[in-house]
Amino acid sequence: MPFKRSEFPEGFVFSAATSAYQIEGHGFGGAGLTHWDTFAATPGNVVRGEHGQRACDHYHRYEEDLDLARDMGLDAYRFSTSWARVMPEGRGAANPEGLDFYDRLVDAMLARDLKPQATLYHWELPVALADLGGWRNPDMPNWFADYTETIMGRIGDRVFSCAPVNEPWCVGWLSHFMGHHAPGLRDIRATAHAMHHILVSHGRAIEVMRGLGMGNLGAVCNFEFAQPVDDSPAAAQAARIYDGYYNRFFLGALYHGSYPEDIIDVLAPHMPHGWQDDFTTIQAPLDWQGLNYYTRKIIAPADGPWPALKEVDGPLPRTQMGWEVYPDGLHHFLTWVDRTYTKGLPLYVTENGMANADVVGRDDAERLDYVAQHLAATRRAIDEGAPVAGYTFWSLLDNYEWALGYEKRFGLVHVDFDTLERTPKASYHAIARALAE
Ligand code: IFM
Repeated sequence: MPFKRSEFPEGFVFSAATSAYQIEGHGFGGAGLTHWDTFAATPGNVVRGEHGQRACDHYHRYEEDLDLARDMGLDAYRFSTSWARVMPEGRGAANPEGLDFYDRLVDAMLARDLKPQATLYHWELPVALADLGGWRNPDMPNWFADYTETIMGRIGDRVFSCAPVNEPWCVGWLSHFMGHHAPGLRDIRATAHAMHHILVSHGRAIEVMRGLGMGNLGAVCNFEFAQPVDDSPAAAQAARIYDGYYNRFFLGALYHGSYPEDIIDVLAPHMPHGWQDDFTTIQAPLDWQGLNYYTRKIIAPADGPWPALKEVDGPLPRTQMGWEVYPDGLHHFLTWVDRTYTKGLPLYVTENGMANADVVGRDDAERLDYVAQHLAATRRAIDEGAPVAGYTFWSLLDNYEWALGYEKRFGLVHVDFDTLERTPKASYHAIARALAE
């Protein structure tokens, strides 16, 4: 058994996550084109040019998928709504089929005693908005607020919790500075604009949802532990910068009303006009903070312009993603976030899991070990006083791993992408037994 439910506090929420574009199938139900469709259609961006037009066909198979979540003994299910499905043009008319789908989906969760944990944006930006500059456009917070009102006006009365944006670092930095995700930009000014507009959009969405009478609203950020490659001051400085734009930037804005000095000193000339006046919006009060955690990175100084650093290989066992398994990082973030930023606010591990080259029938021992180690790290943090209220497995199903296509398998349930057959893995069964104990 990888863990025991009874080792966690009363009411601790065990959940599994997916996201709209990664599983639903955007070719169905009147969803608009997204910037992931155009990114994938451009050679060199996505392995084998794979896209999410069919994905796991969850749009048609959601009942079966939610049965799997219920039968595993989960308390909740973390899902996202697709902006492009709800508003195919990003603005203006809503797609009635899209609204009906999320209505059915939430009711289907409730019918199975699964708490619906919603996210408003998990990366599938409608192309009509991408054409207008996407997250670089200062009107994004207004458009995001309208989208929030439209979808939460329909399902907000029944969701257990909601966070506006999944992993602002990925939406901002990974997509606009590193160019690994749509829209595939590598530009410091685009990055600064996007990171700020994401945060303002987050705040506007929280305001809209409060206005609708919703509660249990939070933010979901991702974290990576930055380990200096050696004891040199230069390595320490490089790791500090990595930690700054990855881990401290978004929390600084949300909880301290400022960006970390070491990062904003560099980004300031590239920030949108009047950015200093937006922190009241960004700091709309939250009810919980979500942490997505997978790995650490070993950071070394490098030549070249800021941030003048590079990732180097570390010695620990790795997942199919090439990511080192480092559970101490999760313990670090749960205690550090509580101490430094959120100070008693409930924390949720909103994503954690590993990719493995699974085939049906394999024993899946690596995934179970990964889960056991990270749940033990979570428990240690709780024992030391971190107010951790839940843990979410990424992911319920094998799915579309963005630029890496369908090859990286994070699911507790195997999906055959030819037949779409679902087969629970050994980890699914072991976790189900642990949750039932
Ligand atoms: O698949 C992604 C997910 O969309 C966001 N968090 C990390 C996961 C694994 O890379």
